[in-house]
Amino acid sequence: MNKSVEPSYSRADFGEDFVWGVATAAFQIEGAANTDGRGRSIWDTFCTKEEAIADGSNGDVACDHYNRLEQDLDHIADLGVNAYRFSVSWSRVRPSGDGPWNEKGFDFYDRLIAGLEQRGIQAHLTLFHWDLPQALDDRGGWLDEKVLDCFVEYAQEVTRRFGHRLASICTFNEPWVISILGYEKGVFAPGVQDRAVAMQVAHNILVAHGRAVRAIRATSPSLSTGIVLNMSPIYAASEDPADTEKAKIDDGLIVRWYMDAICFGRYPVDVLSYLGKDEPAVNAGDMSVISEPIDFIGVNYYTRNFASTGNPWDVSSTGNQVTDMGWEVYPDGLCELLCRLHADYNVCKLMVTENGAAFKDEVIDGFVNDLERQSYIQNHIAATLDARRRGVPVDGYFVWSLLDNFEWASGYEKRFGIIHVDYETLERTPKASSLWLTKYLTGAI
Ligand code: GCO
Repeated sequence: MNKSVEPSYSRADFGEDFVWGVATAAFQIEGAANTDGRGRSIWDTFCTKEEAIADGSNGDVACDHYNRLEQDLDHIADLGVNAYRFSVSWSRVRPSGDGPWNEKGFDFYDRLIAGLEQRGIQAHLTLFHWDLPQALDDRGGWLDEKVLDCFVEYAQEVTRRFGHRLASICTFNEPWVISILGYEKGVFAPGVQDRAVAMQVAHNILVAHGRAVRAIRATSPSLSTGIVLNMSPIYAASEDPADTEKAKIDDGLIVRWYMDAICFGRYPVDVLSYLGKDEPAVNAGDMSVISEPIDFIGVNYYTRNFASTGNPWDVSSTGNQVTDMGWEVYPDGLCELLCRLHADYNVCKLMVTENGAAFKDEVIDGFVNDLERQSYIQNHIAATLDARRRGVPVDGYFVWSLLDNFEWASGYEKRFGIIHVDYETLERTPKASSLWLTKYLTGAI
């Protein structure tokens, strides 16, 4: 599996307009937590909680991307990609979430976008990659209607300033992760453990999404606007009917909850009845706001999942390779997922907005020969091509991630980058996977 065989496709097989990119998120790379007036976010707070982060770390310095912007832009350009997906830190541009705008914060994103323009790279901006301003959480966070108003204002202001310079804008990254990991399981910020709250947050975020889409449209009508969802095919762990039923509900909670709401303006009936008293309150008109037409859905795919009502699913049982996150390497799942989204929802445009893998990298003589990550990426690009050949309108593929970075509750222990970061010196060194990507994208192979 980890041998490096050159794939049997080339960049040309995807056509000229295909979007090839790398992705990052603000909190995971920027650092400069107390620089130029940035406000605190729920992730700054969460990192101070005992045992919340595996290595006890935080995002104060991260990759210091804020201070190394030009160098990182050069690295992006060297990859040969034509697109970069990044997120804006809400509390950097509006420290308390609803007070005055912070011009120094906006200056940073202005320089970032200008640097991409100079290098001929499209800018794909995500408004919310989990770092809610702490001041808004103090007021009730996503449960407070006024926080939704603040999000819409934020979406509008970012669009007003940058909309004409972006290739796309996305409202939320992974509402399932925000709500379920943050408010039901409590393993991500803000660390709440309450399913009813989580489902209300999931609903309110979708309402905020729909309202933001309308605000973006009003401000920059031709800007390609979408949302990014994390999705996986879910299989039953056994033939036991209880497992089959669980697989259906898990699929409902991860895929159909969001896709049905966004594409059809309704929640899946089986999931609502499964939730029972934890079903969210839905106001009249909410579902039509949520299903406001959008231009694309971004798909973040890492692995498939198995549903089991008995012992927890043993990931090694398939015999497939497993990443450092404990996730099975299963490229066919990406093609399966894309085909299913096309068949069930007929989305006009899909993009793979994140795909990549953490492995235990070894630095030998200053170099990381990460052939496992390289073949992971190669095989998932092949799966994307497979889906395209089956008629699925998937028009982009972004590697997660440009740099090793702050992997949320795993701290700096898990490395997803195609560029190695030495956290002592903050030196960046391209890994074998990134050198392969460059050769591939420049047509050298
Ligand atoms: C995601 C996250 C990333 C993670 C990646 C690996 O959108 O899921 O955006 O921030 O780092 O998924 O876990």
